[in-house]
Amino acid sequence: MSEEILNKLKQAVVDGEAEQTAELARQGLDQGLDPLTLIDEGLTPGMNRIGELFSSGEFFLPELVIGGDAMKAALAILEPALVGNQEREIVGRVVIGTVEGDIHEIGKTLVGIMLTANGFDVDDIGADKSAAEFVAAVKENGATLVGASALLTTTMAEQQSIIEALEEAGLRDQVKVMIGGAPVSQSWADSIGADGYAANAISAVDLAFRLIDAPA
Ligand code: HCB
Repeated sequence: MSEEILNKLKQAVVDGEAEQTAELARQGLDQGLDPLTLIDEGLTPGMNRIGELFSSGEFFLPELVIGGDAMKAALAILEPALVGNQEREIVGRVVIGTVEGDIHEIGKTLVGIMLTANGFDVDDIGADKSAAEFVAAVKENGATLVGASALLTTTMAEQQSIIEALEEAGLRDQVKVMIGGAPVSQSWADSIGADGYAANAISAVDLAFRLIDAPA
């Protein structure tokens, strides 16, 4: 039963059927499925499949757009179930965003939702944000952790720009930087002096707790 709904979710994302994707997410919750399972084993494989079809020339930009919209529609249904009632103490303040020149927003949004669900105060500054905008947001809310997302090989270098901008602003000692996104890796994180790399939202939460030295 759960496998059936997960396969249908994946297919609905690939087909770019936003309403159907949202409805299937709702059905999954009604059936008692964990929202994380619906994301990891339904929605995300759908997005990855779209990426493959784009690479092989079978899909074009419009399919990327409507697939992204379908995933966002389902996330809107799943978010309340992930976040629940937030009555715990704030464990840390995070600024998260996608780097300049890059409009992919779904991954960082999901990481932000998961951090919120785990007690972090999250300032999601959005996509296509410059290093200066990251620094301004850190100053504004006193964040001690930055999450920088990059989905394009052409925008990965902006993650390094954020680290350099934090250094220039004299904030690097107080702020940890974790990076993520499809083309990013641990070795890239090491090479630019980031404090950590996370491959998905769950490992981002683990990493965030380790970086700010708080008990999970
Ligand atoms: Co886009 N796109 N795209 N795209 N896109 C990718 C990323 C390609 C890999 C597709 C491909 O070729 N196979 C490719 C990049 C190739 C490369 O550079 N190596 C690509 C391209 C080329 C482009 C355009 C250049 C296409 C064009 O215009 N010709 C263009 C770029 C525009 C721009 O940014 N300037 C473009 C545009 C788009 C959209 C806007 C149509 C759409 C995004 C819609 C939106 O966000 N609202 C889109 C989409 C949907 C994709 C794919 C299909 C899915 C991305 C996604 O949302 N994945 C993607 C293929 C793929 O990634 N497999 C394709 C789902 C999320 C949940 O995963 O990896 O983003 P995630 O995030 C994870 C993980 O990385 C980690 O946790 C998240 C949650 O688990 N993580 C972090 C992410 N950020 C983190 C930060 C942290 O601190 C910690 C962890």
